[in-house]
Amino acid sequence: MGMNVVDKIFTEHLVRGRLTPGEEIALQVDQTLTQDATGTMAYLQFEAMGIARVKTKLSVSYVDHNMLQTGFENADDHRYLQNVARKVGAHFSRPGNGICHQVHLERFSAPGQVLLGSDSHTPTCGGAGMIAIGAGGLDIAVAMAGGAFHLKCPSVVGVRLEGRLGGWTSAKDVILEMLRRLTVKGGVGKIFAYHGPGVESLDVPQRATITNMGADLGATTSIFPSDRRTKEYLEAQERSELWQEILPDEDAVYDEEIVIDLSSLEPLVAMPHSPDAVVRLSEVAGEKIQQVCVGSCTNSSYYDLMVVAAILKGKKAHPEVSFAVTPGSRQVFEMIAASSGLKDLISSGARILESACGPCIGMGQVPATGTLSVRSFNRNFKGRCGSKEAGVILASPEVCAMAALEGALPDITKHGNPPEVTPSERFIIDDGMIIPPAHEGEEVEVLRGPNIKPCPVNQPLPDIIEGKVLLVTGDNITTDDIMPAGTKVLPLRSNIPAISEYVFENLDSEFPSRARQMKGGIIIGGNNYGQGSSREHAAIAPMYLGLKAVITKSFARIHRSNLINFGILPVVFADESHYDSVAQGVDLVIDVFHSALESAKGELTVTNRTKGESFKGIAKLSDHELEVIFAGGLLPFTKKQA
Ligand code: MIC
Ligand code: SF4
Repeated sequence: MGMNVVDKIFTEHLVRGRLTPGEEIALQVDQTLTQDATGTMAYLQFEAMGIARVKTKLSVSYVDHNMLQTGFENADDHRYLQNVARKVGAHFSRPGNGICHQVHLERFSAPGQVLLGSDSHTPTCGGAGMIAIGAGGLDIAVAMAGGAFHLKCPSVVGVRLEGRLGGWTSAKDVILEMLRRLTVKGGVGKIFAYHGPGVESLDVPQRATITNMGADLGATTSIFPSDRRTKEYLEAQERSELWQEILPDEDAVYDEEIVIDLSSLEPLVAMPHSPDAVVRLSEVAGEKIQQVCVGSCTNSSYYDLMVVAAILKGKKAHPEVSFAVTPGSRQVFEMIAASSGLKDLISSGARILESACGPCIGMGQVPATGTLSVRSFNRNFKGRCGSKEAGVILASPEVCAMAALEGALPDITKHGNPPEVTPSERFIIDDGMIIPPAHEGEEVEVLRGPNIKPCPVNQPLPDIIEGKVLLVTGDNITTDDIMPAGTKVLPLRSNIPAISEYVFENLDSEFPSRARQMKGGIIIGGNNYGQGSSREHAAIAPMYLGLKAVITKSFARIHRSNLINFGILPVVFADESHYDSVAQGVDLVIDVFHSALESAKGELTVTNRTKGESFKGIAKLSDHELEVIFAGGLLPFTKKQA
């Protein structure tokens, strides 16, 4: 039976289990990446494991999220991350060097290898033929310590690309089309493997736009073959020695198949407040907008910025539009500066921001009340931009540029043909902002500011969980809802006691005080609970407030793992109709006798003491997950193993 590219890379990295969808497997990890907002916890946890040096082929620590230094906290974190990376054998990408995914793609991606990153958009490097998976910080710490990564073997969906993009369509429209068809939960438990005749027409940065935003389908990851175009990209990055050809066999088999004809696509946009609220641009053209942001790990390659510059060349952004540009990396920034692109952007009135996540995570550029912002980004959850009173629309860089000119969602027929922009054949190579690790045995002092507090640890799972229902949520609750980001909260990522005061702030600001008053309890959720970001703070901070279990209709993959990693039991309703019978404030008892959890069905009895009735819950945990949760979480488990 022919193998697809996922089979090929998985087979080489499999250290436990069989490659049967749904079965638990463990993969050896070659590379890790962390970013500052999740990285401080990951490195604190790595230190707590008592291992002196990282055991991966390569680990890189980036600073790109927490870049506003409105207080001492972020600067303290950056200093800690720089020292600790040097000490334990990781590379450190300095603030200003760019967004982790963009820089990793440029400077470290290696076809055929496995990358694990503490950021949900780690799949970006799937554009260069890697298996690149987002996970919680603690999973990364374990991988740095040489541990394998455990996951449920995903099914592989073959996405056959036919034809080629034309007119004003771009790679962004391919992934928006996927979101339109499959929704934000359509990828749970799946890997999207792109193949077919259309693949060749896309270069690596275009492929990376698609694999990046595959995260927003809830997918485990997405991957393109490593072919001639991958070789071309690595040559342009002067790293061709890392290239190896990885193509699907002619008769490769997939668990499911999807076909996209690239030539039939047209420009699409995702309307507020979900990446899957996708409509044709032509249906909404003319809608007034007040802000445009170009950048993010999805769309800030050299080509993306040059095409925006070319559209705006010699013109000014609409007087009612605030127009911001964040180059994805210093390499891209230097490249547009070396050409006329930067000048054209500046003359158009663009506000040029540093190479970082910036507005994408509410770090500045919060839109005005009641307005719409068009962004080349990947997430538009309500409140994520820093205001619940504004809406974010996701679009390609080309559509963003035209929107900046029109002050409205553009009518592309007014703009003639797209400009001719030649993608770069050679990039400016300068790794001077990436600090290599110290030699083994070299003394490195690790400084910790007062905002850096140790990561709290949970107790082993008891036989009975008792508690009040602290909150009942609807479907598609994001980790941004659970643990918001933005300028006020992000600086507290290294301080769990302080950040826990903001749990569910946008949904229910009373949550922290109620949880404390009730001495913890249980949360009830709908479908796809915990989608979005990989931030394990969405598990640690509620744990710190006493959260013991979450009962939902279904979970998003990374958040479910993060809950287990911190000893919180994820349960799903055996019969979803019971969701309606559990109200906030009722008293629940969950029998979690280890024998029940260990049984094949993982069926538990949940008693609603207030109503005097009971229902069944399912906690189907793999053997590894059971060991972890019985130990009180992955940190105590790993320590016990060591
Ligand atoms: C995001 O896009 O939501 C983030 C911010 O990059 C997160 C990581 C974080 O919360 O620190 C992610 O995608 O995992
Ligand atoms: Fe940064 Fe936004 Fe990408 Fe997350 S999605 S890594 S916040 S640019």
